[in-house]
Amino acid sequence: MERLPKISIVGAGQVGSTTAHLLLLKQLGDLVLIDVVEGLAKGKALDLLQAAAIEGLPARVTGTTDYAAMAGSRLVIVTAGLARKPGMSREDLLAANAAIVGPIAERIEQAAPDAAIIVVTNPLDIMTALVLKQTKFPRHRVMGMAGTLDSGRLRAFIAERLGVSPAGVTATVLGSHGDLMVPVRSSMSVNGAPIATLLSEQDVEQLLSRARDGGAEIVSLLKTSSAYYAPAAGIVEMAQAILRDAHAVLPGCVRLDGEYGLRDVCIGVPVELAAQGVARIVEWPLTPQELDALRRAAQQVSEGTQHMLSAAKPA
Ligand code: A3D
Repeated sequence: MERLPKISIVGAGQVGSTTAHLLLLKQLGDLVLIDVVEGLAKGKALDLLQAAAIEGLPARVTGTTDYAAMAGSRLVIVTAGLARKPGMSREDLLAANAAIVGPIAERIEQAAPDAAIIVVTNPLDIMTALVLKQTKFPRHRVMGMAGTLDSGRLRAFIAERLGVSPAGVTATVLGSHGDLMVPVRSSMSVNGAPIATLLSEQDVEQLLSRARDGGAEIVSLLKTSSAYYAPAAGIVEMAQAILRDAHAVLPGCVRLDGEYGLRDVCIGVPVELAAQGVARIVEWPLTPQELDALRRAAQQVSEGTQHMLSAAKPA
């Protein structure tokens, strides 16, 4: 059986295991699932192996609690962590997930020093900064996934509203994952027609606001968990571009070193993804309003990151 690139997924919960299933169906890699809960990753791996057999697909899937199993990974996807629970503040979630993701980053650095990493755990932009810091990897190998999800949500709502295929909708979301997402309105179009020629300002605002709250809308319906099909699709869109050396330009959270006039902050911008990870940060000609929104998002992420890093420092 042909060996595929090794992909490790840390956190075999809803998002991690759904991502594994999609990667397997697309035959993108040999998979290793790792979870801190005894038996969970192993059970999911067995289930996936059997699903592959029914699909008639060759598959190598293993599950374990042992981080050493990441050795030799081309790509590591970090989905370990808590989702926000009722009564939990953003600060509580940040502290809890930093305590989970920080040590995982150190294990990746030891076990898979040549891997590219896609971070998914929330709060996304700050967790990406944490993984970058703890692994000491070059910035082109550490990226966060949120923009592909937020852009997909927006495209879905626009397509539904206009009764067209989402394949014909161009809409990209940059910035931070959450309240400070930055939709690039100047380039939103449907089958080549600018969005402003198809929808009123008010309609566009409504769709943007629904995309911004897309995660919360799903949580309010599911009650006990959050979204995972679309997040997994967003992860796999990035993973595929890397593993197939596609040079595709997608939104991804990366550390900026002067691009867009921003420095030392991890934030969503257009990135060209290829075998090495981020081949290039693409500087789109944003409008002054879009640039301003990106800078405001970066400011908030930067403050959150500083807060986390100073809280993590020994007294
Ligand atoms: P869930 O189904 O609870 O899975 C999380 C898994 O992480 C569980 O199986 C845990 O046992 C496991 N875990 C916890 N600590 C460790 C550890 N130290 N090592 C290994 N595994 C561990 O959650 P989920 O899959 O729904 O979400 C996972 C994370 O992704 C959360 O932080 C979500 O907020 C985040 N998320 C982000 C997006 C973005 O777009 C950025 C979208 C969806 C989910």
